[in-house]
Amino acid sequence: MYHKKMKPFPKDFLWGASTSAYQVEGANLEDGKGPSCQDVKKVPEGTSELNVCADQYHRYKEDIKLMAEMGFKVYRFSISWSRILPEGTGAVNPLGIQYYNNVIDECLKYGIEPLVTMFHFDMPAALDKRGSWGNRESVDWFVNFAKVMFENFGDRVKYWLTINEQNMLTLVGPVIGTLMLPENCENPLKEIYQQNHHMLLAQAKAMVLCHEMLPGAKIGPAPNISLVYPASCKPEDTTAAQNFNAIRNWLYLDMAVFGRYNNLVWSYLEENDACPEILPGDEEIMKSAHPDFIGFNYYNTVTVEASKSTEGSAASLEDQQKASEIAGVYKGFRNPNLLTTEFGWEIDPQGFRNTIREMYSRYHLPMIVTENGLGAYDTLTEDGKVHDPYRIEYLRQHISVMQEAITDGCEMMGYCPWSAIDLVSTHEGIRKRYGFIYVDRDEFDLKTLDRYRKDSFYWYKKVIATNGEDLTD
Ligand code: BGP
Repeated sequence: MYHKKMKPFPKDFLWGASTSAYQVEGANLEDGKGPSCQDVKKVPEGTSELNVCADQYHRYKEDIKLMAEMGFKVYRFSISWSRILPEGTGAVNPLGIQYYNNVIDECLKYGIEPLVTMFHFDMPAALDKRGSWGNRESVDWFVNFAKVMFENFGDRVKYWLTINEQNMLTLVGPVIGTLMLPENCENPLKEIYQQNHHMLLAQAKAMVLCHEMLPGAKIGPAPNISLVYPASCKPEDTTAAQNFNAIRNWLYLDMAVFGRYNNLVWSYLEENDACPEILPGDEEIMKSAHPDFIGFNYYNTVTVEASKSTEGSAASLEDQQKASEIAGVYKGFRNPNLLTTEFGWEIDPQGFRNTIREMYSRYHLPMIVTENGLGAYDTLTEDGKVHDPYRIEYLRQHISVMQEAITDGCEMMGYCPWSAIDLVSTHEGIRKRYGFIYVDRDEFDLKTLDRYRKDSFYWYKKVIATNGEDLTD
């Protein structure tokens, strides 16, 4: 649908950007913080450790000041579970509480709304030893962590996100360094979906608790949603696209919003003897939770064709944004209509609109974009500039189609691209940069860690100042 006249962005639209604790903070074992799974994993060869990152732990004041200069209305960051509870349960680390109090207060000083992700890929290592999400007690561990956060920060934090990209934790855990399988696990698929079930329960209980403890606050999930296209108009390709849409996307939102398992996913799990164990009362817990909005990360769409294989290949994705194959279910297909980033991710702004429209027609809840952005190699010039027209172009196109989606009638609350500042990628190091703010460091040479405003910084500042009306350079 072509719109002759676009609707403006809502007046109170939340413009901002995102980070996550383990990728931006550094100070990974300082001031009482316990290790998380990210601190004990073996990082991919050629990429940085996660002990310093962008050093935001020591530089949050400078960073938030720069965000305020860009005009941010919101800053999405995550709270590190093991900074608050070093063992995952038990004693609270007062310095951890102090740190996030400082970050929240610093945001509020500039009128920036904190949007807190409760869990972003960083299970406390102590809980990994106790079976991680595979242990049903993980539901209680998470709810306890949620309670500590609500008690300490709930007087000031009005927007909460439960689990970042639970679908990626389930589908590509090893790539992002989170999957914990018991030794000699006989049916890994069943184990993974059992973990997934516990996360779903934990999320539901946390949403209910949030509404009980903080009546004025809003809470929602934050999956990574990529609409799946069929590779052709062959009917079996559409069936494959429906299969993967269900496995990759709708399972998570159907559960968060309606409290029920998606039937296509359930049938796939049944076929593979991988249905999770569901205890009496679980269904009631799932149904009792009602998100106020949907947060979602969007990088691109995915295209698939029918899979002709009958056995083998159970890896659903190569990484977050590249589909591989599940025999008989779907097979990834390189979309010839799309360009890719330097890191091989397809770029599909129109797909952003398609994804938003599809989500809104399924769930009818307000939405906030919690990630979207371009990972690229950036260069700091001798005079301290970073020229990143490619990032501006990517963001411009996505913001522009978001306005079309708003004009389509979809309710959008805000936009938080990835990332506010350069930080370490999930598996491709700090050289894959996303930020508006450049951090002066290399993969292994920490250099000065000084901050520089990229060209996209000035551009985004103008976008925010005009509430999305002026997207020109
Ligand atoms: C999402 C994660 C982020 C982030 C982003 C970019 O999947 O929620 O943590 O890093 O993707 O991905 P990458 O770092 O792999 O480039």
